[in-house]
Amino acid sequence: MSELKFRPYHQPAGGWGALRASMQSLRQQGILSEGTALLLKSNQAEGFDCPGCAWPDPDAHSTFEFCENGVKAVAAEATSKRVTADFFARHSVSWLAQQSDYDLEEFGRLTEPMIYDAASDHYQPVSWEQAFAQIAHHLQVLDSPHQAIFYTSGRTSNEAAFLYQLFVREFGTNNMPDCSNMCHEPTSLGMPESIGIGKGTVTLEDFDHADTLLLFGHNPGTNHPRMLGTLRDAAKRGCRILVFNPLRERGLQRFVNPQDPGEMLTNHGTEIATHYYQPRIGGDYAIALGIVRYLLEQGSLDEDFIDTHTEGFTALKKITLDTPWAEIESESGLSHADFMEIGKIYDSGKASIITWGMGITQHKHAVATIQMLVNVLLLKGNIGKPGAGACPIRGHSNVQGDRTMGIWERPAADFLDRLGKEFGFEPPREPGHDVIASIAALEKGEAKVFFGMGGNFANATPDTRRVHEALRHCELTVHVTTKLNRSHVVHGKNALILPCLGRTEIDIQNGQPQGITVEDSMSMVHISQGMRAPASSQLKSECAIIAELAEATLPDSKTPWRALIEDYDRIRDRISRVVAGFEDFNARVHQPRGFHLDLPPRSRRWTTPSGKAQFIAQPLHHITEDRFIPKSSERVFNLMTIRSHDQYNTTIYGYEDRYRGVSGARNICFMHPEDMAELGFIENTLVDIISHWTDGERVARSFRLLPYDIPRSCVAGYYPELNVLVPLSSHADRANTPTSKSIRVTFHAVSKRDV
Ligand SMILES: Nc1nc2c(c(=O)[nH]1)N[C@H]1C(S)=C(S)[C@@H](COP(=O)(O)OP(=O)(O)OC[C@H]3O[C@@H](n4cnc5c(=O)[nH]c(N)nc54)[C@H](O)[C@@H]3O)O[C@H]1N2
Ligand SMILES: Nc1nc2c(c(=O)[nH]1)N[C@H]1C(S)=C(S)[C@@H](COP(=O)(O)OP(=O)(O)OC[C@H]3O[C@@H](n4cnc5c(=O)[nH]c(N)nc54)[C@H](O)[C@@H]3O)O[C@H]1N2
Ligand SMILES: [Mo]
Repeated sequence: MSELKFRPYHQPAGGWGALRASMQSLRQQGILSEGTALLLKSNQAEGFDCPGCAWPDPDAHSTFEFCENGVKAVAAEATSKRVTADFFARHSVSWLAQQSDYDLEEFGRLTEPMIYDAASDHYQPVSWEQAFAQIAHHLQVLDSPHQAIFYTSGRTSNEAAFLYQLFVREFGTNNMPDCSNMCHEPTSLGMPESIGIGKGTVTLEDFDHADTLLLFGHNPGTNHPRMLGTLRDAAKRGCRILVFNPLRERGLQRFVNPQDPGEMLTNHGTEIATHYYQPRIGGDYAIALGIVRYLLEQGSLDEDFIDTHTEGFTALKKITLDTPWAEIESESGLSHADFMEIGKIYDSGKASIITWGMGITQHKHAVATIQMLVNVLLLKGNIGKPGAGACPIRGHSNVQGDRTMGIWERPAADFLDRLGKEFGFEPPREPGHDVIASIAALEKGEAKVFFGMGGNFANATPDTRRVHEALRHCELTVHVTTKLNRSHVVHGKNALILPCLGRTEIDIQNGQPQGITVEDSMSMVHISQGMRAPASSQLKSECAIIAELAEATLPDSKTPWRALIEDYDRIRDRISRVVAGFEDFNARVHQPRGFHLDLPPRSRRWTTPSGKAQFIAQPLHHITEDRFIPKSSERVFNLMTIRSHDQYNTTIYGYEDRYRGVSGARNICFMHPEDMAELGFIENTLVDIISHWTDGERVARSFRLLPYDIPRSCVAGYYPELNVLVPLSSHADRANTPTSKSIRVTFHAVSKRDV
């Protein structure tokens, strides 16, 4: 890490900066020439699915879609650096634990299974057979299968996810927390109540037909850069693009497509947002309610649609008209004039799409907010027609597919019925633990084994200190992984690291290369074929790891585990009989580009209990009243934890948050210049950040304040460094998603004497 530098960035997103950063990342991983060839295979019909984001691939598949952060994700996996047994012999786990997240990632790809040796405090090589026997032993001696936790991160393929949930359920529990719990769980919970399904209703093509886009709380320039191409095309057509974000994110303002020579030459690019609103953090429920109020007062509703397809209109109308504009404005942080402008634009649109990301889901009232956004769509009949619909922007490249395959702590009864019938066992029916409940169970000692299928549980979760403490008490922690991360050095009494193939690598089973499948953010299911030689000959695929572990753990299982992994078509055949919508899976997925899952709302079929779409609303004051406000004599701020441009969740690629002008360090916090002045702070003031919650205070030490264009009383800093401040018990109502975008904090300047 070098010194912190802060210089506002005035260039467009993309362009030369993106090209330079991509080349730099290939060079850093020692794969400059190979990497370029490899990238041409990413997101192509014949290639592999980019392990970056879940944004769909365009149908016109001859063009290579350039994306800087996709390059970083591929380069990270394809790196020439290796972590060998010799590396672990040289470095103790205590030493590793002192290294930064960036360093752990940079050591390179893991090459063979390792087991923790407490006597020497080193990881040592272990054979795959012994590794599986160890895990099987720890699982078999548990008093109950519910004492084990099986976490999943969202890169796991459909095939691996399906085998994994089968193994876990044959073992006897639904304790399957996943990264979704911390991500789009409020979407998965709120949308089915409104329209019957928990997924987006649009396809990529709809973006070509929309005349109005409302973008809430996500940052495409960094987190789904290929979306910028879609937004650029929309902007060029004259589509109105309204952005709602407390920060003025570069990628939402102007974009230069690095593949457009003309744009690169002038470096001017395309304006993305036609209207940019900077609400208060957490002000989105009020924004959506304000749009509803405008429509009720001055708009033209789609009355046919409302009559034929919906229920709950009268209640929505009453709740909305009972809420004074003044309340809506102060809660949202937008002015009356803003609402008149937004309302007029939305009302005049013929086809509108609403998108949302973590700025909406990681709040206490996330479910209610999503349902109010759906109300906005329903009032104008903006679901089930071309160019219109709801578009939650998913995170991990297969997080949506994992849930479809049954990675869920609360599986539907009919799914369990089919699973049990297909594999001849009685699946457990009681709901399992989500992420928050898993942490509680680990803390109480009720859970003793933690198994992670990818991801970085120790750093992705809230309340870092408590989570680390809980993980250290485990009898056993196991991680299936490609690279080293914090979760491997914050380990249980016994610990194993199982290295697996990445998505870019060729997976040979029974002498034949195998493809896996994924489902993107818009419900397209397609095949992904690895192209590179594996990082080490000792790696196993995730499917093989699960099958062999299942054989070791479940001697009485009727499932032919070994036969299933000899040919992944066999896994897909099983999926086609268990998972609704996957009939004829093999035939359909081998078509170029795969297939689109049926989404009933696209044809205005509502799979809600009454068969109608539901307007769901609650008064604004319900949402504001129960917000925790600490009794502090100091100024209290609302903190959101966000991603820099140079990270993939807990994986830190570097220290360049280019579009926000920050480089060299990550321990920063953005604050409005007038708030800084009021508190007597200047740029670079070193502060401790203290979060306040009903159970006490938490502290993040030594952060630098930077003046930034952010609403008053709102502040922002990076995840995962600030996760220490997120209280375990502060989470979205019903969905339990940690409130990573809404933490009550105060600031203490660290005096020179303290440093
Ligand atoms: N390169 C890269 N790509 C990624 C990831 C990554 O870390 N790096 N992560 C992947 C994953 S798992 C996910 S879930 C997605 C995440 O993608 P995003 O949803 O873009 O995630 P965040 O960076 O957390 O950004 C949230 C955005 O919401 C805004 N925001 C915060 N609070 C509020 C609010 O109250 N209201 C509104 N309107 N806006 C708000 C912030 O200013 C920020 O611009 O990206 C995926 N893709
Ligand atoms: N404060 C705060 N906390 C947050 C968030 C936030 O915005 N703010 N965002 C939340 C969100 S949206 C999410 S999705 C979670 C993310 O939580 P996770 O999914 O648990 O975290 P990641 O950092 O994506 O996991 C990265 C690790 O996955 C492993 N990995 C990479 N590729 C593969 C592979 O192909 N196979 C296997 N088996 N392993 C692989 C590597 O070891 C890598 O270190 O974090 C959540 N936590
Ligand atoms: Mo996510």
